[in-house]
Amino acid sequence: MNRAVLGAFIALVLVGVGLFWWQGRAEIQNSAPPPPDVADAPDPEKLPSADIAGLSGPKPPEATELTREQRRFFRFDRNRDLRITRTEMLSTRTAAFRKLDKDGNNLLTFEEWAVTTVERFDEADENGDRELTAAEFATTAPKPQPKPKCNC
Ligand SMILES: [Ca+2]
Ligand SMILES: [Ca+2]
Ligand SMILES: [Ca+2]
Repeated sequence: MNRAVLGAFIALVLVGVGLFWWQGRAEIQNSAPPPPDVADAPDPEKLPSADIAGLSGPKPPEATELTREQRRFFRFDRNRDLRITRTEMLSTRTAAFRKLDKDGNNLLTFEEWAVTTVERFDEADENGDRELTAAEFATTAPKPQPKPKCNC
């Protein structure tokens, strides 16, 4: 008896699955586009052509050249909102400031500001007595620049 009930139940489930599959397939077929009319189809061997005499298409896009002042403006206008804020204006000075601020405390001491001269003094002071003799000072003289080659 149980086998008969189980068999009937399985048969009903299979019929339900079959109906579900058949209806889904029917819906796909109903919404499919109609087949193309064979008489209206273009000849696949013939290339498409049109009479374009007197017609002209749109011009291809061209970038306009920025003026020197526009380039200078956009160098400061970092966010491209066509306004230069105080922060944007000062942003070009930030890298130079960070380079001088050796200890990174956002304060520039005199020693940090004059770092080039301080380093030059320390290099020249060979005996480390915090004074430069004439011989030590002579080492700080700028090196002679090589003369440019003559293009004669
Ligand atoms: Ca801006
Ligand atoms: Ca500092
Ligand atoms: Ca010295």
